[in-house]
Amino acid sequence: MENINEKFKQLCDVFGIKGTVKESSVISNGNINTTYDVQIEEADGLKRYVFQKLNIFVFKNPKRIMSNIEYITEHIAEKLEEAGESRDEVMHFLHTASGKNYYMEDQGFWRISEYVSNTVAINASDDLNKLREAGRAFGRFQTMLSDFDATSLYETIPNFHNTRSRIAVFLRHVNEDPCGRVELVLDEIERIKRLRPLAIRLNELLDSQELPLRVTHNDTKINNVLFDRDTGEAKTVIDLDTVMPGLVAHDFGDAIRFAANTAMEDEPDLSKVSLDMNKFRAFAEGFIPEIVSTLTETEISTMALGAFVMTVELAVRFLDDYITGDAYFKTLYREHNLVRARCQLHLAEDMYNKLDEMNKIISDIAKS
Ligand code: GN1
Ligand code: MG
Repeated sequence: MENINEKFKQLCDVFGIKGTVKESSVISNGNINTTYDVQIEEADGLKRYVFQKLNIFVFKNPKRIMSNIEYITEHIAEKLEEAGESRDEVMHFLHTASGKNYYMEDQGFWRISEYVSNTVAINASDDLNKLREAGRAFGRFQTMLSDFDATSLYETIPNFHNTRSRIAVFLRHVNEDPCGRVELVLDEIERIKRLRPLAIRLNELLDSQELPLRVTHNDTKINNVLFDRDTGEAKTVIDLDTVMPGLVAHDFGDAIRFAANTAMEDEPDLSKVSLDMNKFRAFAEGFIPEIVSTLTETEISTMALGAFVMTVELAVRFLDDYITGDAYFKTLYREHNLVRARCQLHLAEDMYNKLDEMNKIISDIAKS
């Protein structure tokens, strides 16, 4: 086990930070990377940074990710500058003396970003304004990248939101049953098979070119938005590792899956889990007006479906991780991935019953 303070010191040297580490703590709301909030006493006062160690089991080509991030953040920063707006809206990563925005060594792959001052990340909120703000931020993020050349982006995780392929891989693992856990989840497997025809609908619309690919964020959990502590406004979209070509329905849908659930994504008591229509509406009211002018009719008509699809997809991903030995997502206890999968499956079934209601809300907002 490496000494973390020694590591921080070394990273400060590499990234040209001159000062001493005063305080550090782990930021624990990500399921993949390991993130630290680090405060450093510098000549001109205390400064705060985010130090992050990338999970290179999940991200096989971290250098390419950091080059994606360099392009994306530069693109947005230029736009903000032209419009005379605050640069805080986009993340800023530090560079080493040799101009790299990462540091790679045997034990890991590190990057440092400036802590966006006076902001806070939240995992859930009952405040509908927060939902609206999050929607606005993710919608605006996508609009900012609407003229970005998607072909210059590396696909950081191939087939990331390819629901059909996710289900196929899962069913292959069900056949292989590498950990002997399949007999424990037979009911869940049947329910996933039942949902499959509608869950692969976005794949079909992509195949027939009825839906366009855009540059999307692909991980639109509400904790990937930083809110201003004083005004409550959404300030910065973070977690840019999976920015790559995708569907609007993925970004809208994943956000709903997480933020409009009446419970957390790993709630074990399923009686607490359902889609909160007020939260759904609030997020949509923030998101849709930001991008509606660029969307096709088909894109608008598949956004609610996106929420259902993303929720099935996450049920499949969590259950897949469970039956293959919990190698991908961080887990806090033995059955954590199973609990997550059951929660997502329950939510997906609730969404299935609410599709008409969701679609009505979206088309009303899009028209207004
Ligand atoms: C992971 O690390 P975090 O929480 O930002 C995952 C997302 C999942 C999410 C589920 C690269 O995101 O796709 O939706 O967990 N990120 C990756 O909580 O797989
Ligand atoms: Mg995250």
